[in-house]
This record gives sequence, structure tokens and C-alpha cells, in this order.
Amino acid sequence: MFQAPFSISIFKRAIDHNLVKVHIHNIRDYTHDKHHTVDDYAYGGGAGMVLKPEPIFEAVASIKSNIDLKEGSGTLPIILLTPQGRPFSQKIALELSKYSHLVLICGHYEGVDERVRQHLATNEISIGDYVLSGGELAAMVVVDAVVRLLPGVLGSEASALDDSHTSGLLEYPQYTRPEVYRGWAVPEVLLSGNHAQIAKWRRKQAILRTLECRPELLDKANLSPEDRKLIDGMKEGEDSGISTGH
Ligand code: 4G3
Repeated sequence: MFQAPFSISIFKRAIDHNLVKVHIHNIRDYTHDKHHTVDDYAYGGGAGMVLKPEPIFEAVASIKSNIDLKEGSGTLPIILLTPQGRPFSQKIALELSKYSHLVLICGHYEGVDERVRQHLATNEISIGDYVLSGGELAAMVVVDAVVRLLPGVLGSEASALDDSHTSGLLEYPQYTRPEVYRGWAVPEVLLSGNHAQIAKWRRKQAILRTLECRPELLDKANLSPEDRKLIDGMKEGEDSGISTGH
């Protein structure tokens, strides 16, 4: 399941260039019984199985013993992916990108024994308000968002700091050739070569889109007094052109 995403595109390049290492561990390898049992019935009854604590504690202990945390690199985050976790965000991705090592635990089935959450995990993250059949896809989402922030992973021209959500605004609309496609023309200003005008247009579009699709983001965004004025003008309505067209 982890193989395909990590063997293509930016991941492959990052791994090949030794910018990051990703190790996959199977908790079944940390069991001691003949059937490699990782789950069991829930105390108190109910449908579904619960992941047993022992294989997870033993897997993490083994992984930890193979990590050589450099002095001053602080703690080792042990992150449990669950729907009950702190909502994942670009801010958390940036925080996680500062650590030399991360351990991610993927739960499965109906859940994970509570002692894993209480006594092993240092953080609980949720990638969104929905339930997945396992934590693996959630872990891959977190790893993708973190790895692309590591120095050297993105090409020099594509700065991760330019991204949507780093500024707190949604991204402005982008266009490439052809100049007219099926009668839909690229906005004139982008062809003008006037970089100040282009920057102004993009800023306005980013604000418009955010106001239309994610207004709650504007409260936390880094906005200049000019931006604020622009928004107040848009909110008044009238000739604001408040629709981004979708
Ligand atoms: C633990 C994460 C793990 C408890 C995991 C289910 C969604 C997310 C799982 C549990 C997951 C998420 C596995 N589903 N939103 N499923 O990040 O109830």
C-alpha cells in the first residue's frame, strides 16, 4: 500500500537524493504467537476488533532503539493517526518538518487500545472529519505534506512558502497556454508584462476566492491594511465582482 506513492514523483526524487528516508514497519512482525495476532475483541463487547497494545509498543520501542537522535534535536514525535486527533494543517506540517525523525502509527479496524494513545503517542492527528478503513492513507497524507517542505525537495523555482495556506489565503488562479481555449481567454493583465499590476490582480483574486469559498480563513490570514480595505469593499457587494466563477 505504501509502495506506489513513495516510488513516484517528488517522493522518489527526495528518497533517491537522500533528503528523506521512509521506513514501513508491520506490527505483525512484533507479535510472538503463531498466528501473529494484532487485534482482539473489545472489552465490554460490541462489534469490531481493537488493535492490541503489545505489538504497537514493541514496534515503537524497536524503532526508537534504531534512531540516533542527535543532541539538541529534542523529542521524537510519535503520532497516532485517528479521527479523534488534532486537525492536520499546513501549520502542523511545517512544525513536523523541523524534526529529524517522526514515528507515525496507523490504526486499523475499529480502533486502537486506549493505552497506545495515553502512554505511547505524543500527538494525535486527524486529516479530516471522516473515517478511513485504516490510518495508512492518513499517514501518507501527513508524510507528503511534510516531505515537500524539506529543504531541496521541491525544485528551487517552486517555493513551498508560496503555497496556498502558507499565506493563509487560497491560491490565485493560474493560466498557461493557449491564450484562448474554447473561447475562454486568459485575463488580459497576465499578458501585460506589468508585474506590479499582476501582483495586485493575484492578491485580489486570492482574497476573492478565500472570501467566497473559505471566509473563515480571512480572520486568521496575514493581511495588509490595503487587503482589509479591499475585503471591506468586496463585502459591501455591488460591483465587487464577488464571484470567482465556479
Ligand atoms: C484509530 C485516521 C484509527 C481509531 C484514521 C480508526 C480516519 C483518520 C482508525 C479509529 C482512520 C483521519 C483508522 N480514519 N481522519 N482510521 O485522519 O477509530
